[in-house]
Amino acid sequence: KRHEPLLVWFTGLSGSGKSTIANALEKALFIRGTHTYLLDGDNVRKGLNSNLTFSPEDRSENIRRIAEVANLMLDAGLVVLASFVSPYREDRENVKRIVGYENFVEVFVNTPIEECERRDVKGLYAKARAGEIENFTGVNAPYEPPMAPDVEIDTMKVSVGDAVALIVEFIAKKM
Ligand code: GGZ
Repeated sequence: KRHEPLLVWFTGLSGSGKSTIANALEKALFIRGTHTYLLDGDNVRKGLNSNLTFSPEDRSENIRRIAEVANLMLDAGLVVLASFVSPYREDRENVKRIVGYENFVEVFVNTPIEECERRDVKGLYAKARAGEIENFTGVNAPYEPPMAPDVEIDTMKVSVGDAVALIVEFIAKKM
């Protein structure tokens, strides 16, 4: 199926549900015959960006490299999904510049920190509260929410399936 190059960028706190929704979206797009690639911390921070920390400077470099890789994948004709905390507005703006504004869809997975912390799937919030992790987003590092995301998911009210439907509805207009 022909489609425009598209980067669907998920931003939100650790444990907000970004990757869960991104994975479900990837399945939905596969069924529609769309070729996708999902970039996330698991496949990027372990390899390409294994030399980067969570300092503000390294996060910016993390996001910049991801944007450049996504841009190559867009050239190859893929719909790229990217799931990163990406807490800085300026870094997300830089992604738009790199891939082109018309190719960029910003999805804000808006889960209150209290809920992320209550779930604490990986136990990272507890560690951060105990002072064992420095620069942990939401605890001792900032998160700058998007001012005008293309899609905002309130995970307290919207199921994963409904979130996918909302995103598909938005990007279908662009494809
Ligand atoms: C935030 C951290 C940190 C710190 C480790 N701050 O829930 P997770 O585990 O799987 O998602 C988080 C992931 C964030 O990596 P990103 O590459 O998405 O971050 S950024 O876009 O800001 O560069 C979390 C884990 O790595 N993690 N330390 N200090 N998240």
